[in-house]
Amino acid sequence: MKKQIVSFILAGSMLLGMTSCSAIWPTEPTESTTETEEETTETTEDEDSIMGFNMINNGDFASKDHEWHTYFEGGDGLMYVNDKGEMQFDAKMIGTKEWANQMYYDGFALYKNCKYEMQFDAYSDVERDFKFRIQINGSDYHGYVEEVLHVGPEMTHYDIEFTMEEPSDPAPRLCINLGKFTTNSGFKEHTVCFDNFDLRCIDDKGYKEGDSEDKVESLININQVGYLPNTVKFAVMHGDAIADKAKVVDCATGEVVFEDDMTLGVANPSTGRDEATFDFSSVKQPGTYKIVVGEIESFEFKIGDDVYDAAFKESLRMFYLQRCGVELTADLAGTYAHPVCHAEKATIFGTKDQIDVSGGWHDAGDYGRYVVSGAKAVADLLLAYNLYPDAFDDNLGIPESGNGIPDVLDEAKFELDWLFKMQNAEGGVYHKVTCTNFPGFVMPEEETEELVVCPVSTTATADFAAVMAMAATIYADIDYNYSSKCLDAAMKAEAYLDAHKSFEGAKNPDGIVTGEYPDEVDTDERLWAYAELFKATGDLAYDDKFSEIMSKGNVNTGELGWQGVGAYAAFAYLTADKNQGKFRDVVRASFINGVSEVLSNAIADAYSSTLKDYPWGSNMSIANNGMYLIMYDKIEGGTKGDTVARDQLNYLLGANGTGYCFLTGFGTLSPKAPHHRPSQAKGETMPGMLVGGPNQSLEDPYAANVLAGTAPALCYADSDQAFSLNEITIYWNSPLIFLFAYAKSNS
Ligand code: 9MR
Ligand code: ZN
Repeated sequence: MKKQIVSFILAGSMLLGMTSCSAIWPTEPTESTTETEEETTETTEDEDSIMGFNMINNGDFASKDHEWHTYFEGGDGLMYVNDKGEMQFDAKMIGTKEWANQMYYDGFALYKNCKYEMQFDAYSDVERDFKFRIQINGSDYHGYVEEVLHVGPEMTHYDIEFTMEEPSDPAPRLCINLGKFTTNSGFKEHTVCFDNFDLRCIDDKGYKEGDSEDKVESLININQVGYLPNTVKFAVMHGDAIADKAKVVDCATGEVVFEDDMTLGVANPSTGRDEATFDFSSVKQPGTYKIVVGEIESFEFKIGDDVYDAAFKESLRMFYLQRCGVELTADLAGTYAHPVCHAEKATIFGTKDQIDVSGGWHDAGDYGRYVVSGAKAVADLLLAYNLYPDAFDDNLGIPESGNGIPDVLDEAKFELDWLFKMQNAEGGVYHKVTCTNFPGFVMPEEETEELVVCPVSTTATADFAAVMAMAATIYADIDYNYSSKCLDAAMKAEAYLDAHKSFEGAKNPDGIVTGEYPDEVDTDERLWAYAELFKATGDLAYDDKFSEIMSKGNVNTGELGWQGVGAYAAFAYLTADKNQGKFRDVVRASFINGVSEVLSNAIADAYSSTLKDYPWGSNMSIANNGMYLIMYDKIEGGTKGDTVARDQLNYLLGANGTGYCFLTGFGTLSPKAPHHRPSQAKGETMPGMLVGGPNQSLEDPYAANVLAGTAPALCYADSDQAFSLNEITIYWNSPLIFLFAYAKSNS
């Protein structure tokens, strides 16, 4: 086949909004490829150079084991390496957007002010336009370079040069868009074949000059928000900050208020480095301080009775700002004000039926509303209020403030009101309501695709029963009718569970790609439902059902997650008024057992982290463990869990391996680019949100690109692209609320 050559030189990066043609000069076919290759081979000697190699692995598809993926949004097709060693795309449907059919490749970096050359070959069995694009893989997905190209039956060689003018991107995405182009007429099934992808840097001057941004390296890590006067306080040092002694310096006067030895450095497998600790618990005088070791200083922090007040308040207001289905007014929501969103009726999956499921909180950085995660969040708020009512007031700055009811209960009611709508006539509870796909980085009212209600799951139904039973007790003194309504709904859900003994749902139906909140067992959820109903009613029939599950064993009573809820079940059972639970001793023993493990993990870690592994949302696991220890002290009396529980709060607020205070808007070094659509859409990070934190499984392309080989507890990056590290959720904030409420009531 004869080759046709098409080449472009792009004078700069193609910013969104710029008309692409203005900066393109199609050139005559040239032999520039060979010249480039000669040039680049010369530079491979230079170790600092990023030139001289193809950044696309297996670009010639010599191996069928390729690293390309497809994304479909209304289109459909099949991508595979064919017998000729080409990447073949068989288009089955064309969709309505250019990216309806997309082939993409991740795993390379673009550096500011460097020049690149992209080459590849393609042919097709039809004449059609398609798009080559290298884009930011997140936020607004704008292209750094993009070009509409034409392909036909003749093999064509494409050669595109461009300069990266934007800040370096360690994880961009190379896309070939094969969806709908207005320039293509009609659609029939067709095939496009690609080969010899070659992307290389041809001028790395910008890379060598380096990034102008200064990296802050924090060698002495502390809670950047602060410490209550009478609590245990320690800093963790690594690298050059490990020395014999450290000092506490009063920032106002410059005086050394305390000086002592630090421990010897000890290897920490979670961070892969030596770490020493420095205890300064004896410093109790309110003020602003820093820890100093020679020339090295920590971030500043406060000691005082009110250090958590603002952070506590903003973390709770976050729930208000996540409200769906209502207008958020500027007087209360400021930058994040928005008109009513997601208020239209939603279609029940697989039917034409439409129901009103408006309300509730947006789950996270996306706008989905999911029952199991919502139930965890409500449970934490209700438990926090139940155990520490004095920590809450009626003055939070939400629409219900001043109504005589603590705002935390008004806020929880907002979610409960939505949960009612998710229950069907039979008592079953739908798993979630979302659109079929995640939206772009827009405000919620701009997500206007059809809302779909996903099938009932037994996990959602049981969690619903549990939190409704919990609410029945908590709202009994405030609103008797509401409390009865909660109890009725809980009992109805429980009746559904009785009639549906086997596990149901908790899987995304075909075509729905939003959050799944999957599960494989529902015994812990059922256990929770029976425990809360037993606690709320004292009815021994629920104890029988609870005991039936317990007698089969195998329930983990140490988890406070959206998936494992056994610790909620155990706590409800052990705090039930009647004190007559048949399995009381067994549950108690198992609860205590879980606590021993959590405490021994903390002892082994310099930061007192209770984790050995760092999963997606590890900050929730940290907060949950703190909460679990506090629940333990409630059950057992005493303060065995107190210090480590507070250490978990210190960890979240900066005393961790990354040196980040993981709560947005607080501390000196805190996330600036959370994966949170309102923050991205407004270009301003909403305060009071706890990000997911380190995730050693590197479950998004950014994390995979940037953090490969990083120690587990350091697998974190402050990028909105890194959705497996830097998203926020209601159920990561909720255990934090519990910890703040505890700290406030026990200062
Ligand atoms: O928090 C969830 C985490 O534990 C899971 O590993 C992950 C993948 O299933 O999903 C997380 O939940 C996301 C949800 O699916 C959709 N909304 C955003 C949530 C936080 O990232
Ligand atoms: Zn909404």
